[in-house]
Formats: sequence, structure tokens, C-alpha cells
Amino acid sequence: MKQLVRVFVTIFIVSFAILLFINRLNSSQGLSGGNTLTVYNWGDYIEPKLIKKFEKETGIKVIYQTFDSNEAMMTKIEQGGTTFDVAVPSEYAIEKMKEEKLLVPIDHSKLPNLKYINPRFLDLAFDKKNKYSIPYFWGTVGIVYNPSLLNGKKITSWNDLWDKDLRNSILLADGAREVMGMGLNSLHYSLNDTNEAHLQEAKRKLDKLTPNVKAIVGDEIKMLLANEEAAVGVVWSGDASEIIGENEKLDYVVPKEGSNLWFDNMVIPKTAKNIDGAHKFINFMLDPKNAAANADYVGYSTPNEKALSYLDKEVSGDKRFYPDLDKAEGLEVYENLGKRMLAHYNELFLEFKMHRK
Ligand code: N2P
Repeated sequence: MKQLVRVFVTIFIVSFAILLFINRLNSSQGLSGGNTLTVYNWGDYIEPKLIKKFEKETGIKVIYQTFDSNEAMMTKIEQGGTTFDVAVPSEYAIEKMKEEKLLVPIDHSKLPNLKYINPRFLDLAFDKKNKYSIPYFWGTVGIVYNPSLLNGKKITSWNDLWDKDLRNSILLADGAREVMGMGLNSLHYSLNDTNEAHLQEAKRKLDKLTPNVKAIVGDEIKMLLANEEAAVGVVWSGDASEIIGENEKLDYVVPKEGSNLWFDNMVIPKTAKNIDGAHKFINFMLDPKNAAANADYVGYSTPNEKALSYLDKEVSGDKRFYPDLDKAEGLEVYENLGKRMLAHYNELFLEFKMHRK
């Protein structure tokens, strides 16, 4: 009898270990299917409790992985060998992924919560009829600054950043389109400009900013600015909202020469193994209470009209983060400039980064 118990216990332990091993393997390779769902999102871009809630409600286990740029995310998906079921690219990346046939069409009949999205965010040029993508967050790119570290000086334009007094004071978000866009906009060119002379001029102008740039950083930019480690940051609006939530001394401005208006949407990449689960996840994130909890936690602006009613009026009424889109002059959406031109933007940005060192 004792022998039998021992055999059973051994079998139990061995199978448990095998299960654990398979699970580890899955999460390290982004494999999914069956009862798992691999979600590929920007860093700091979800309320972690929502993942747990989704798992509990659906019995699907989420494997969650993050990226820090559209370019990194696209490369990973293009390369294959991964199994991402849901990803969250920005508009120009969605257009490019569509072009490269990297996306699966979305079945709207599985998304009853889609009705909560403000129509303003639907049917946009980068994805007509939302065939491949569903709104997640939106916002602008701008400057967060700390007047108390700037002798009370206000910042209103990109060109203010070239001020000699700002030596070693600026943190930049690590984004090729964002930094190149800043260079182009500071010269009053479009952030979708493809004229080589303009691009070279923008690169030279960025190089001149180098003495003022303290660092080019990822998500830690929020902590650094809130802790007053630098006076100025070029950031996405949602990060600015987070930072100002931590330290009210700071302010956020969309520079007067113009800037970027962006839309991040959920998509189902061709690598997906659990398409049904992906729809469940997208619909779950569209639920107004979940969307509100998400916006509240990450600080970004939600396109979910119903979710706004669950948010603090102080947040949803803040024009810095919920600008009036019909009056949003000077804001441009990134266009898909094509594979070669996007690579060129990346190259120029990389050269700028290297020049700094
Ligand atoms: C979140 C970054 C959001 C990127 N950390 C905006 N497209």
C-alpha cells in the first residue's frame, strides 16, 4: 500500500514539474493557443489587475510581454517564431503591418463593447472601418517641464529647448518618429516630411540640441522627471499626465510649431494562435469599467466615451490630455512613410543618438 502511495506521489510530482516546464517554455517564447493568450503591449501600458481579472473571468491564462517602440514590435512580429495573439501598435505601424499582411481581420460581431468607443476614434484613415484594429489609447507628444527648475520660465515651443540655459536638462523619449518629428517641427516642416534636404537639416538641428540633452530614456523618464532629476522631458501625453499626478509642480504643453497626434489600437497579428481569446481580450478591454480602470492606472487618454463617466472630471476635463480634436490645429498623425523611409528615419535617429556619446 505504502509503495502505491509513493508511486502516485512520484507521478504527481513529475507531471507537475513537466507542466511547470512547459509553461515556462511557453512564456519565454511567446507561444500560446489552447487556453493561453499572449499579449504584446507597450511597457507600463496596462493596469496589471485587469490581466488577473480577465484570467479569472475567462479561464484563459495571459502571457504578457512588452516592447518599447513600434519598430521593435514590428521586427519581432515580422521575424516570426513568436505567437502573439494581441498587440498594440500605433497608427502608422498598423498601416505598415496591414500592407505587409501581418494582421488578421477583426470580427466585430464578437465585440459587443465596441459601441462604447467615441465614433471620433473609429474609421480613421489608417484603418477604414476598423477592419484590423480597435482603439486602446490616444494622445499627443509634447514637453513636460518643471518651472521651479527653470527659474519660473515657461516653455511653449520646440525651439525653446535649444535655449543655452537648458544645458544638460532635457530627457527625451526613446522614439525615432518622436525625436525626428521634434527636429522637423522645430523647423516648421511636417513630421511626415520625406524631403532629404529637410531631413538632413532636421538631423543637423537635433545635433545642435545635444549639449542640452541629459539622456534618451524609456519608461523611467516618468520617475526621473517626477523626482526632479531633469527640468524638461519630451514625452507622450499620458506619461506627462502620470508625472504631473506625482508632482504637481510640472506642466505639459503641446509646442506651438505643431506636434504629433497618435492613436494606439489593439490588433490581432498573423502570428496569433488563439483568435477567439484575442477577441475576448479586446472586448474585455472595451468594457467601460475596465477601460476606465486602465486609463486611471496608466494615465493615458481613453477613446471609450462611456469610460469617461467613471473617471475623475478633473482628469477627463483636462484639455492638456483630452484636447478638443476638432480644434487641434498643428497636430499631425504619423503616416506610414513606407519601409525605406521609415528605416531612414530610424537611421537618422540612431546617428543622433550615437553623436551624443
Ligand atoms: C507607454 C508608451 C505609449 C506610447 N509606455 C504611445 N504610443
